[in-house]
Amino acid sequence: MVESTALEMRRTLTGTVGSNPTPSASFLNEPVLRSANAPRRRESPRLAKRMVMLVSLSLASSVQAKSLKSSGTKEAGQVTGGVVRTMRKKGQAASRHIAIRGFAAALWALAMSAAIFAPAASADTNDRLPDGQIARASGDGPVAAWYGRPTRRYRHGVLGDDVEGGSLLVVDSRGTRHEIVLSDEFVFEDITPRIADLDGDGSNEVVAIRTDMRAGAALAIYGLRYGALVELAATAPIGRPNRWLSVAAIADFRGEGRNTIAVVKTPHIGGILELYRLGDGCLETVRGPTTGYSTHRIGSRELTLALAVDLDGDGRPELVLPDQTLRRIVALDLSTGVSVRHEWPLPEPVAGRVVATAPGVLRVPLESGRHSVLRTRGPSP
Ligand SMILES: [Ca+2]
Ligand SMILES: [Ca+2]
Repeated sequence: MVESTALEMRRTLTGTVGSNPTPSASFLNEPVLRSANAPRRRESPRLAKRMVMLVSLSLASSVQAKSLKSSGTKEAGQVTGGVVRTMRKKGQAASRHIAIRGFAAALWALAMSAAIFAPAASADTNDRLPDGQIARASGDGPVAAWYGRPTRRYRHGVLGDDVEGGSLLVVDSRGTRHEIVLSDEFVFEDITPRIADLDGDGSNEVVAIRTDMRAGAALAIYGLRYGALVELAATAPIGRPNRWLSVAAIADFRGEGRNTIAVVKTPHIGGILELYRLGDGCLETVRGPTTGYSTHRIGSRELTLALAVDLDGDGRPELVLPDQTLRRIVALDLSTGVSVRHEWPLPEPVAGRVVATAPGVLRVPLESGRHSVLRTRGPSP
């Protein structure tokens, strides 16, 4: 543990990233050793801070444990931090959940120290992921979110480099800063988080891609409970290392007045599309799985090529995204199933995010630097 911590300390990248969204070559190639007298980022909280954390976790975990329900139709909810932990059987992707309530849950969280995450007091925007942006939103709950504590401990490297987030930082509508720090077995394999109200209560949630280095990526939802930033729900990880998922788009795809999350798992190999809704302590699959789609090119910092847009003016957005070949764009209606409303062949692979330029008109960047203009009626490209 000491060795792994020391290794992580050596791997932890320092350096000021400021507002430059593009990491410099020197930053990527020259990890900096922290000097002996430099501040340590992973210092253990002092006793008083631990007591505050204890009380907060106790309150939050008590409420969440009561709200947790198990259902065979629901994706494996993973509320960590002592409330519910996903326990993976050795050699299997299957998981089971243990609910630990109230005060005992908080004790468990503290005993595990940095098991999955732990609130931390010191972090600022200068510690953010070098190519990450700060997501911003209006309303209550989280209004700004970004990834911090960049780390190279996970060498998958499909998002432009192998520098991933070690923590999630959030500022809420009252101006309070929160941070969730992952343990050494996890990273945020993501660049910029997303903020949206997923359950329609007027308070925002944060949508993140959190990867278990032994079991691959998962969709994870964070929100405020009793003033503390906690994980509200997560899918089970894909099941093996070096397997990523993409958040294609977040929109009210079902026309029910509440946002859902379109996800493409393993977008480079198979592309499994699923639509999730935030339920009571879990993420529910409401559409899919259906295969053959893609939202990402390996090595690209463009996290999603997809777009949610109402192409036919019926008030419900369609999901527009490439198929696995990247040479075809489809518009899917997800309101009652997964049905193709439009499809367009491309003369060459798509190279960037689809953009709506007018009602029923899409612009698609291509590999050669040209673009295709797609229309729901009239001439195609
Ligand atoms: Ca909400
Ligand atoms: Ca529509």
